[in-house]
Amino acid sequence: MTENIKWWQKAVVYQVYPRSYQDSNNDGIGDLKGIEQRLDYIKKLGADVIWLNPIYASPDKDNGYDISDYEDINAKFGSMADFDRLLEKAHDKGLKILMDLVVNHTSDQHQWFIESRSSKNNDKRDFYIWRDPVDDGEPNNWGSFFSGSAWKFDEKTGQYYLHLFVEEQPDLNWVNPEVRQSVFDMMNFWVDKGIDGFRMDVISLISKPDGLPDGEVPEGGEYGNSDKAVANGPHVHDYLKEMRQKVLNRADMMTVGEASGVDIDNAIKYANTDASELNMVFQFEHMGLDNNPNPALGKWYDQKVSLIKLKENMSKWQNDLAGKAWNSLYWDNHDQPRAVSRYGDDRPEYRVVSAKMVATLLHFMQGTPYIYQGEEIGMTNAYNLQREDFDDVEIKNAFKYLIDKDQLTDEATMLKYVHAKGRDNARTPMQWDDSQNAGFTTGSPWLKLNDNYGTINAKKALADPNSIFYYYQKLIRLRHELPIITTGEYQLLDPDDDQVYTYRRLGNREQLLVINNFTDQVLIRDYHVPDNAEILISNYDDDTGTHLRPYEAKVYRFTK
Ligand code: ISL
Ligand code: CA
Repeated sequence: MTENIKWWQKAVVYQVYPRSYQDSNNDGIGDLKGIEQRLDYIKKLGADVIWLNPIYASPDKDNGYDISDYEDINAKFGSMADFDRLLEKAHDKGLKILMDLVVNHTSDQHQWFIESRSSKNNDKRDFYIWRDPVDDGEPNNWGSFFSGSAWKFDEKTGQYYLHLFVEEQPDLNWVNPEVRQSVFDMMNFWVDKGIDGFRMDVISLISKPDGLPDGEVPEGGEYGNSDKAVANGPHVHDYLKEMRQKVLNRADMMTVGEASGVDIDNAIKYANTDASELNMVFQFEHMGLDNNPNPALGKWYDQKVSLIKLKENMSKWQNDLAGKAWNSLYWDNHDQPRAVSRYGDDRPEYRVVSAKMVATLLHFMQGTPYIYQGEEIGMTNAYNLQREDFDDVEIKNAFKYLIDKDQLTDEATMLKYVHAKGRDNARTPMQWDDSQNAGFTTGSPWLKLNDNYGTINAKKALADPNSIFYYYQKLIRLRHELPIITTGEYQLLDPDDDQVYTYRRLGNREQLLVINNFTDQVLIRDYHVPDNAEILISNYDDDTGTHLRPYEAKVYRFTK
């Protein structure tokens, strides 16, 4: 395999959430010029690729995931000229740009939908999924992933349209070949600009199950569509093969499909090594391990994941995709809470050491790692935000439906859950320094900052050689330098140890032993490390052998 490594298999991706990265004109919203100002910071970290969350024209009902014009830039972020310059500047520095592609749905303000809803006979009617009422109600029992029904009744034409997300995000009808061709044409517009790839939003949802059947309603729930029921529909692989032919094969691009509801078998189809569909997918299984035991509450919960389950799941993905498909590696993104708060320990005495441990655990695995902005300085969940501060439609709807309407839990409990899991934890502005609004803006920020920016910020991290930032820099460098991190065989040790996550990577002549103490306890573990072993990286400055300190992480390298 070593001979055949593709550039994206050795690359590390850094995700930028434009609205929260850097505001260049002080209107309180991050923008493209702001990102341009920070390219050197990303370059210094050592990442190869920048994934930009959607920057297209959008009414922002779901922060840019509701696109009204795919070939225009959201004026809040700047202009197409700003984008072109950002792309050029990034390329000059050797950084690639991965664009978000949101084509399961558009905005209800997209021209296609405006036409589609105008009459039953409109040319674009069939661009979306319209159905007659059934028994005077919704066509089936599906719910929106953001609460409430997935169907919206349209008075004018007397039919319902499907929206798996908010009602301003109508789902496109991929069965229609004209829809597919329009999407491919739009993608080619971006390929022609020279972008380096696509991150494909909820791509596992574009093909709906034939006949749109009712799904099973979980106990205590109201709607019947877990992502397993609607994802990976009958034609999704055909559509992606067509996309590969008509768009993706035109350049040496990187593609990652966001694939909620995907299992190993399907992931192998999406990210197969015969290069007929995508390079890799974001799978969600490890993200669901700390869900609420009550399925009606879904992800809303505040208990930490069980290490045994996490090991079992991550090891399954490592082992079962090996040689057949390619993994993406991530702890967090704009939809997930902060990695150090969720998997590490964000109490001041443990934040730095545990953020490094969490990073070590992921960055020695096989796959392409993704770092979400702020993760590299150990930004934490935003416990200072209260119900009135949240911006995220998922959080707002959760309060509205789960508490106000269904009374599944009380407001104080829900707030705890949101502080543990809400998407705004990741979306508070990037913390650059300890000046007003953390150097993000001098205006009024679109979302409240995390109030810990005085102590957690990039300026401080850059001034401290022992910072999380430099640790990530080293992890990235090691991946670039040591092929074993890309190609070595993965082997989990001690699956039943619920405190330490240890695994090996085996190469032809050498091996790595990756040890991660997941607790704040001092533990003794003997892995029979040979005398010739050298420490490759560690989050403590000496090695105490079998004696593991709180959240200690270390990687030994030795010849077999
Ligand atoms: O965020 C989630 C749960 O809290 C996920 O279920 C998420 O909705 C799912 O991963 C899809 O996410 C993507 O599409 C959404 C958008 O809101 C997310 O930001 C995006 O990453 C709809 O476009
Ligand atoms: Ca701005």
